[in-house]
Amino acid sequence: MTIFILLPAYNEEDSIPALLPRIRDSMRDGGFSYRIVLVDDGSMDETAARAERFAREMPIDILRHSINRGLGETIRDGIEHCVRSGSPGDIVVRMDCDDSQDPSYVAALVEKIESGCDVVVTSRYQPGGGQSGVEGHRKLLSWGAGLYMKLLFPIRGLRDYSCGYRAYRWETLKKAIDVYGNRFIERKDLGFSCTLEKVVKLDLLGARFGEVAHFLHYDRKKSASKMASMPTTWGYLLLALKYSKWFGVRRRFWKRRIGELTGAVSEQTTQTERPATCAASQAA
Ligand SMILES: Nc1nc2c(ncn2[C@@H]2O[C@H](COP(=O)(O)OP(=O)(O)O)[C@@H](O)[C@H]2O)c(=O)[nH]1
Ligand SMILES: [Mg+2]
Repeated sequence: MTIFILLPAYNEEDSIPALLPRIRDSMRDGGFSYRIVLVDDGSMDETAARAERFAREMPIDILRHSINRGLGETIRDGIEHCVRSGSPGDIVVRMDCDDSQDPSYVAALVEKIESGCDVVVTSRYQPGGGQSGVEGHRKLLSWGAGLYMKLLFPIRGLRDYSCGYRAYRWETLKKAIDVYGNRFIERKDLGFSCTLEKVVKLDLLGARFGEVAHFLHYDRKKSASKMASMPTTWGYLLLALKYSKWFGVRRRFWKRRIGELTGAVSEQTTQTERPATCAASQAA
C-alpha cells in the first residue's frame, strides 16, 4: 500500500524546508511506503526549486503549471496523477503546503480508512481537536460557511467541511474520475470551493465519511493565506444551486447517471476487501 501525499503549492518557499522533513519523519515513524506529489501552481518564488532539493532524500513527484491556475485545477491534476500512478489499496492524503497541518495525523487517517471509511477528514470539531492562530474574522467566516454547508449538504459522518486535510481511498477517487470525468471538479476558477465540491460529489457517489480529531496550527503558517473569499462564496452558492440535497437542480440527474454507471464502473474498478461499516459514520 502506498500513501500519496498530495500538496498543492503556490508560493510556499518558506514552508517547504519545514514541511517536507516533517512528512518524511512521520512516514518513517509509521512505517509507511509513501510518495509526495507536489503540484507547483505557477509559483513566482523558489517553491519548485526548494522541493527539488529534497528529491534526493525522499520520493517526490513535482508537477508544474507554468502559470497560476488556482486550487481547483491544481487539485484535479494532482488527484489524476495519484490515481494514474497508484493502484487499489492505496490512499491519497491531501494536505496544505503552508506547514499549519501536522503530518503526524496520517497514521490516524490511514487507520480510519482501514476501518471502512472511504473519505476521512481531519476535524477541528471532534473532541481533542481545535485551532490556534486563527483571527476573529476568519473564525466567524469559517463558522458561517460551516453552518451553510451543513444545512445545505448534510453528510453523515462529516462536521469539518472546509478542512482540506483529508484521506481518500484510491478506489473512491478512481470511481469519481470514471463517473464525473472533467466534472469532478467543475469550476476551477472559484477559489477554494473545490474543497466543498469534492465531498458533495463523493457523497452523491455513496462514499462513507469519517473524521479524526485535528489541531490546526495556523500560527505556524509562514505564507499569507491565499483564501479569496469572493470567488469561494460564489462557488458555494453555485454548488448549492446545483447540488444541495434540498433543491439542487443537477442532483437528480447525477443520482440517475450514477445509478446507470455504477455497475459498469465497479466492474472496471477492483474493490479491495474492506469491512462493511465506517466506524465514525456510525457515531456521528
Ligand atoms: N496550486 C495552488 N495552490 C494554491 C493556490 N492557492 C492556494 N493554494 C494552496 O492551497 C493550500 C491552502 O491555501 P492556504 O493559503 O494555506 O489557505 P488557508 O490555510 O485556508 O488560509 C496551500 O497549500 C496553498 O499553497 C493556487 O492558486 N494554486
Ligand atoms: Mg492552509
